[in-house]
Amino acid sequence: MFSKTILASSLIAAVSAHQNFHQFWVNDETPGYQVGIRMPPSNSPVTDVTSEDIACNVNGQTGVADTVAASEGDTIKVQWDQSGHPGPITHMLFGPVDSAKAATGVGSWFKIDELDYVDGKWANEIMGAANMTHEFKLPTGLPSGEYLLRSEMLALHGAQTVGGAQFYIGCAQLKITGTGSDGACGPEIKLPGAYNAEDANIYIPNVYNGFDPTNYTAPGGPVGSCGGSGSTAPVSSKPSSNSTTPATSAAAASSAAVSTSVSIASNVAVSDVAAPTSSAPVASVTAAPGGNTTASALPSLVFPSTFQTSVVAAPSTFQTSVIAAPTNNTAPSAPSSTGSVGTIKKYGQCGGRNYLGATSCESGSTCTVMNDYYSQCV
Ligand SMILES: *[C@@H]1O[C@H](CO)[C@@H](O)[C@H](O)[C@H]1NC(C)=O
Ligand SMILES: *[C@@H]1O[C@H](CO)[C@@H](O)[C@H](O)[C@H]1NC(C)=O
Ligand SMILES: *[C@@H]1O[C@H](CO)[C@@H](O)[C@H](O)[C@H]1NC(C)=O
Ligand SMILES: *[C@@H]1O[C@H](CO)[C@@H](O)[C@H](O)[C@H]1NC(C)=O
Ligand SMILES: *[C@@H]1O[C@H](CO)[C@@H](O)[C@H](O)[C@H]1NC(C)=O
Ligand SMILES: [Cu+2]
Repeated sequence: MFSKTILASSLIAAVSAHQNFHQFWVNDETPGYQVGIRMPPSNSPVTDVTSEDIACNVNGQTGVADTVAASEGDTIKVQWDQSGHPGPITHMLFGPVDSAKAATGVGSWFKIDELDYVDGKWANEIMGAANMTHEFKLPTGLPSGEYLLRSEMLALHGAQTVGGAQFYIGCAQLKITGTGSDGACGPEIKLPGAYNAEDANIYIPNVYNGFDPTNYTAPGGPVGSCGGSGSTAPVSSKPSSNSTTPATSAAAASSAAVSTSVSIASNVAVSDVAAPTSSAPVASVTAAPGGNTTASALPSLVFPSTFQTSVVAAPSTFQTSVIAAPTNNTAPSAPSSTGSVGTIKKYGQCGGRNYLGATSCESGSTCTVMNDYYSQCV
């Protein structure tokens, strides 16, 4: 029973754990941990798809110092923090623009990569088996120029309520050498704009009750291309390089004597980069041992069968609270108040089933129910 309790606890932790895109490689070379990536101030998700944060996350309109060199056709590997949240990963490009550092990312994007649900596993599980990495190739036919690369992991564990889907997003700055001409790539979509809270791949009322993820496709439309073999030329104009200069780029500009484009080879050693600041990885739900005797009795197709098993095997106190959550989304639980004191920072967890922590939010934020087992200070 002891180990089962641990399992139940760890899956709850996994449910409330968040993640960031923290590193990438171009043909197996990396500029370093968090280098070239616009890191958000926390590892919390964006849930308002109409917010400009849906483009490059909170503070994502502000450039970082390094823009990393790549060429069309190169293999990009991204690495994210550990994630037990079921859902797809997608990649998009914004550009070409004169300066990736100055680009806001608010505007036109085109999708270059997508991994959804394959052989019974969501992208986050597939990545979990690959040290939380995922690889894809930059399309050929890209016009030379600078770009933002947007990596998005969409978490669907709260998708049974409108606004419950969680978008984890990070944008990297690339300087790409390519052979295409402007306007070659598409189709383009707008962010914000292309996602709607009630889209069928964002709001999934039956996500815990009969939803079949087999043919699920992530938001943002199909993976595009850059001209080439017979594909129709995209009709939309190239992304605006307007970049109504981000608030902080005035400050950035004052130090802009330094070149903003760096090649990986000339970059700092990884060991010079600041240590990770995000929270330690939480055990993935896929770590639970097998045995799925009663898994079919549970409705969820979202979570791996190992997840279901550990829930079923859990002590009855956990069964009640954990199993009840997915099957009943009509009455989101109020933040639990079990006497813990303290104030939660904005974007922190402040409630949800089995949550035992403090429930008051720092001033300027309010504890808001995201779903039955997750309330957040927003
Ligand atoms: C997993 O990724 C981390 C961070 O990049 C790295 O330090 C570690 O060596 C990787 N582990 C394996 C087995 O590749
Ligand atoms: C998924 O797509 C395949 C191929 O189009 C189709 O045969 C199957 O019925 C679809 N499954 C669901 C659940 O829609
Ligand atoms: C770009 O800037 C022009 C001129 O300031 C403006 O009219 C246009 O609306 C802007 N476009 C976008 C997408 O912001
Ligand atoms: C799990 O369920 C599948 C499908 O019902 C079955 O084929 C498999 O043998 C089960 N595994 C265990 C360990 O019971
Ligand atoms: C959901 O929970 C609420 C409150 O506990 C209850 O009134 C309602 O009947 C439940 N609905 C279902 C479908 O179980
Ligand atoms: Cu999370």
